[in-house]
Amino acid sequence: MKKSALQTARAAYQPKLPVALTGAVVAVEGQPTQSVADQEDIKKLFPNTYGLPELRFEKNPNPTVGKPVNVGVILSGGQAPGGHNVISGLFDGIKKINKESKLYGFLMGPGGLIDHNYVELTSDIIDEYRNTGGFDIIGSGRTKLEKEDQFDKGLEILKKLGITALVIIGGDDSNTNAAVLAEYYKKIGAGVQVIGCPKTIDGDLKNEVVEASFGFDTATKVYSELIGNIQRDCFSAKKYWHFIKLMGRSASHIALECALQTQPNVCIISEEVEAKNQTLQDVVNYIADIVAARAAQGNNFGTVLIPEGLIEFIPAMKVLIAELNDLLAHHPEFATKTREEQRQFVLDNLSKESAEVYASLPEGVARQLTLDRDPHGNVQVSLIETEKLLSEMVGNRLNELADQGKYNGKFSPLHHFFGYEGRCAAPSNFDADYCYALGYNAANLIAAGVTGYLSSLRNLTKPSVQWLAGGIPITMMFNMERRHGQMKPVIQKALVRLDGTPFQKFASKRDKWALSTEYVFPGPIQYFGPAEVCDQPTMTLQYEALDK
Ligand code: FBP
Repeated sequence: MKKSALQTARAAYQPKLPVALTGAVVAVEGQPTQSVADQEDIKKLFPNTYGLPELRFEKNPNPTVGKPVNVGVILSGGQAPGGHNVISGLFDGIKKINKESKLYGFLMGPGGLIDHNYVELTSDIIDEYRNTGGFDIIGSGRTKLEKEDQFDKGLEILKKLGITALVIIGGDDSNTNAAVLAEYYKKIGAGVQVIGCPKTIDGDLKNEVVEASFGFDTATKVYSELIGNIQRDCFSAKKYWHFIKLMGRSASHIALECALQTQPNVCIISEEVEAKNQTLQDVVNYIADIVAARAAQGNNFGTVLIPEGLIEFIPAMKVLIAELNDLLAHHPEFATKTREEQRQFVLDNLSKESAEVYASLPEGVARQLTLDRDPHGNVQVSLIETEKLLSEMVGNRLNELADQGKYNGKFSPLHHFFGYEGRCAAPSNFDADYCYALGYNAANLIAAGVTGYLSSLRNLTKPSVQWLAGGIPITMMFNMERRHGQMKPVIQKALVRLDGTPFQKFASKRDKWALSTEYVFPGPIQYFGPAEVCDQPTMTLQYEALDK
């Protein structure tokens, strides 16, 4: 494949490993761990992998040559910048332990393990992908690896290839399943270790022991560049309101980080909407009031950031969606009805409150809510055009304000959705270093003989050479949650904390940003140049470090 000039230059970038990982390491055990909640239940479900100690790697003054190891790797879920560096770090790490070690990549996600589709990753292949974005080296997929017959099927190919360790690169669900797999293989004496790596642009796999998931840094920098560009355009032309939806299927970390970087006029945070029990109309009124106040100053332009998951955080919408899921699951004949019949059917069968909410929605959006269920029968919220829904409702509200003599402006909205633009970007220096170190560190966890651990690097606001490397027992992050009607052990998803410094900083500034235009233009990610331009971690990470 033809390479761009940046790709060629970037291929030579040497990720900066933490000092502890630059030579042979020794694993130092911490205290035994406990899950964050529901300890008794989780201990019972994970008798072989519960309560293990945290590990920290330190330089080994008496290095020995390790045994060769065959390792499998899987990319799971949505793409995130840096995945290729996790794999190249893992490759270099196992070769460092013993140069006869081999790495196999399972193709197109966990499905590759179950269906026995794989490729051996040689140095020629790895070298093509160092410091590049994307997951295309082996592809990714969303097949859930959660049933014992899948585990057994996977074990057949692992045995055939002599693989004794599997690295799963994924988000909260994939790492939850990695822990279940680790427990199962341990229980049956399969002789296969399972190690996880924290991935997701959404930034919602983090907690007391995991500071950040990889990909969030690069993705938010790409979106912030685009938002900054739009802000400069709208500040120049002074005639459009830009409604910008940002990925993040659940938590609003991406929207919040982009707001901190770019200082838009409005940014909605789903977690706050839920905490304040706001209705969709409350959110609309909030935006419309800012549009009207700016218009009164002669400013008929602005930017509004909207997190992708907003709809599901609005309590009344949540109830409506749950009722719709239920209704459609029990009425397969719904699909055969005409549009008018479908609308009437929904209105006739919802509770009174939900029917009112449904009726108040613009027709197109109401219809979207009854389409495109995922395999679990849920609405795919990312397909709902929340940015259009809000701008349409804001337009209606402004008409009302105009009738009351409270608004005399011009409202011309434009719409954007930023998600895929950032998921495969060339990793920032932070993500390039972080991912390479996560993979390299996973090799050390394999050499340490452990299973059910997440590769961990901490101290991430410091230069990468100062990061602390180790391993976290995945069960330590577990609690019990109801999923599809059943209580299950899962890694707690990290939502935006309203008492955390990132949100507090934003909340203390947003009224000012709403009225006096104070846009910041971050510009594109820089890969070469001074550290203050190239190596800055996200503002979320920097502010969260203050909370520790
Ligand atoms: P992961 O949780 O798997 O990392 O994926 C995150 C994400 O990028 C969300 O922000 C988005 O809602 C979703 O993936 C879209 O996924 P897909 O492209 O598979 O529809």
